[in-house]
Amino acid sequence: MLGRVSLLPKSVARRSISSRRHASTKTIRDALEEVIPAKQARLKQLKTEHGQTVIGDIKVEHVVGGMRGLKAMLWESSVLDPMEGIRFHGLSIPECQKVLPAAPGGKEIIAESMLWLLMTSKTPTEAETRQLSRELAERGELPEYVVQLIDSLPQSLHPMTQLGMGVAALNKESKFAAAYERGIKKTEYWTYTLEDSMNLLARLPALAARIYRNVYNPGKPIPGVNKDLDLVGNYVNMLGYGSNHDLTEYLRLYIALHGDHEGGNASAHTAHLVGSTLSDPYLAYSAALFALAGPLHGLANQEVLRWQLNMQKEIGDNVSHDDIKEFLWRTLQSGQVVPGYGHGVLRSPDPRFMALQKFCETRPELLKDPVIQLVKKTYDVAPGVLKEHGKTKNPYPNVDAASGCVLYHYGLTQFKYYTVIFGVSRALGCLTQLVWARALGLPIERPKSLSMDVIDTLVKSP
Ligand code: CMX
Repeated sequence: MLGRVSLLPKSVARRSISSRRHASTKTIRDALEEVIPAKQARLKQLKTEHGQTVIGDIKVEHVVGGMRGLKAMLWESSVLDPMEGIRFHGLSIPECQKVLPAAPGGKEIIAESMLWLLMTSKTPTEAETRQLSRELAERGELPEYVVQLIDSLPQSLHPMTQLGMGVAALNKESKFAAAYERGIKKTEYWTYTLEDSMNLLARLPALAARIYRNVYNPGKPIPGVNKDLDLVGNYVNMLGYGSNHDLTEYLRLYIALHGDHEGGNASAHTAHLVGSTLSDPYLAYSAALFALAGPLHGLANQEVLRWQLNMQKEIGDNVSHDDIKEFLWRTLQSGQVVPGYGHGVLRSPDPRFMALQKFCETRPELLKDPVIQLVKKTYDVAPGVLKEHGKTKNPYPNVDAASGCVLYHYGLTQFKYYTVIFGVSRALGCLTQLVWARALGLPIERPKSLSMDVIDTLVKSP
């Protein structure tokens, strides 16, 4: 069985989160305070003892090839192995699914338990997870000026543009920016960054749901934040699908799994770079969202569904493996990429893709869905075609190959919106990094760029 069964007996799980709060339960801030000094000491030691130790070469192909594989960034919360996929503080996805608490009445891991793990490197208890859900829900309402801003935007403006604008506008509320202006010590930066990060995370569901309502269901009432629900439970409720338990569980899993993918990917790196200037978390994360909005990165999940639906429209429901091969070749020969395949680091099928496939395998109604069947059949043949094509270093699916089709099945069919869901998720990792960058006192990023003349000179006399 996929996922983790709630440790609570059903009768207890049904009780509200608030009724199970304990004054003694540790908050995420308490947990961070406990682990920060040891990490600070470790970094200090690393700099002192190994500051000049060489751990890699820089080749011209790094400079002109998007820095692929260049080891040049500290990112603690997760590490991506090309063959094995992502590990969050050393835990693989199946291990996370065994140890991280689910929502009351649910089985899948949730954003809160993943956030706790990313931030603190520890597995939260059930009580700590519930308290974090409560804390986020209490912070979850949008300020009125942001509601007005979002409501004033044209319906035709891409949902990702709206999300980025809404997140940037929230910076009026920034505790970090206000404290910095007042004058604070460097050692205090992380506490205000954490405060902003929690507020931003908490408000993302209401912001993202309002964008969905305005673009696709104008005028429909949106429920308020329910203090007894987890972050994604609230999000799905505000999107208008709260009664769909399976969709809620799917989005819990998807948002938790997609929350962090080490630091070099475009959105994570953007958040870190912008944050390194001491921009507040709202500005840093809004910049990350605009990186996420590119079709080679986060927009791929919208592109996958568009591409699969075009395939279905062209070939019909009764699709054979040979039909798919032919369609794949036509895509490649027209000079387009096959969305959902390939990766900058991974060299094997993405374990996040596999986890989402497993979710489908436990639900017969999903297995019968023609679009989900098409995704599975495409996976059967696409790696072979891409290998034969011979360009991509990784012919296997990434997470985006599977994510959209399940949403489509459950009635969330507006695929231009899918990257917004990714945007709600990726905040987990990006904001964790911002807090740690401040706790560890990481400096402003400033790599050295080179002109071709300089490269010519260097290659002649390295
Ligand atoms: N279909 C066709 N060609 C592909 C390909 C694909 N899925 N993936 C890579 N290639 C091509 C590249 O365009 C490149 O071609 P050129 O030499 O003509 O420029 C060549 O193969 C080598 O690329 P690579 O080193 O294997 O891949 P990169 O690290 O440069 O790019 C990625 C990685 C993800 C942008 C690329 O695989 C791609 O465009 N995939 C499709 C879009 C996608 O699914 N993106 C989502 C990624 C996950 C995420 O970030 O969320």
